[in-house]
Amino acid sequence: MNFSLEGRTYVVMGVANKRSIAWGIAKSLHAAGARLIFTYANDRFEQPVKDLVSTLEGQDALFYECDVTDDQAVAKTFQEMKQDVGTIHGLAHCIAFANKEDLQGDFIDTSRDGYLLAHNISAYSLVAVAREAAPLMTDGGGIVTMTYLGGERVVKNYNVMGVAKASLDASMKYLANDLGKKGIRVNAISAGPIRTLSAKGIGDFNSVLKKIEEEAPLRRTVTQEEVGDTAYYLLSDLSRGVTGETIHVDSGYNTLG
Ligand code: NDP
Ligand code: KAL
Repeated sequence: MNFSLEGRTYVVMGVANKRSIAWGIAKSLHAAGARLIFTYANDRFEQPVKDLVSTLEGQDALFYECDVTDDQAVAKTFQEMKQDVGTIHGLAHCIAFANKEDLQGDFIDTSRDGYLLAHNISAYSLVAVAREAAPLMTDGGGIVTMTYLGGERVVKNYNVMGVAKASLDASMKYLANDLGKKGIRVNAISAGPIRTLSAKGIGDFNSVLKKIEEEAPLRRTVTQEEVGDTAYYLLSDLSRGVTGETIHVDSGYNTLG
């Protein structure tokens, strides 16, 4: 079996900058020979993403603006994609957001609006995107999303985002069941903490990293490249029997009691 992604097209959603997990995934897919399509939340990010992608040698990428809170924008993005490329073979969903005030203190103080916003952007978006992307995946393929341990257990400060990740994790499994009959697999990667723009300014992030270095089985944190290579596995035929699964790329931290 050939595990090259030559001749295949993958959509990467959620590159903000070179530290983004989505960028780690883009680099791994590019190295395997894939053609890439990038989406960003608004045109403020268009040029930075294009500048970054220009560093990928020989990559003939396409770019679309797509705010995942807007159903019409999501539908339009995939309609345009259908016209531009026809078939896609997979998608990486690397999108999450919660209001900063909801990522500290007690979860019980989360407002209704803050709760709904976090779930809208971080969990429902996977459903909306999968529904629009599936018709373009005429050869079958893979969808991968990014989750975190805070959806399985209580993690200090993660709060409403943990509840949104639990919803994302369950959505991933229901989508895997819906789309399996079309030969589309849906999986998640639960990454250990990586210093990205989202993590910036979050209280205690340094102490979270330190705890991983001291306690995780591998005694180190993980890199965006390690997450990228696992996404390559999940989006390629290497993982052809795997769906509805979450792979922890976290130095083994989740196994600790
Ligand atoms: P980044 O800040 O690099 O990426 C977050 C992305 O979310 C940004 O590209 C942002 O787009 C996008 N986004 C936010 N709101 C919207 C929206 N309305 N429409 C479209 N896109 C939107 O952070 P990470 O790479 O860390 O995060 C990627 C994923 O990985 C997230 O799901 C996160 O929860 C998950 N994760 C991260 C971990 C970490 O330690 N960093 C650990 C485990 C999981 P834009 O820049 O265009 O606004
Ligand atoms: C326990 C951990 C410590 C951090 C706590 C909460 C982290 C939540 C992640 C969430 C995605 C962060 C935000 O939504 C930040 C947002 O309020 C402000 N930032 C922005 O608007 C920037 C500019 C844009 C690009 O960010 C987004 N998201 O659009 C969790 C750690 C250990 C692991 C992490 C960081 C997990 C994760 O899910 O990211």
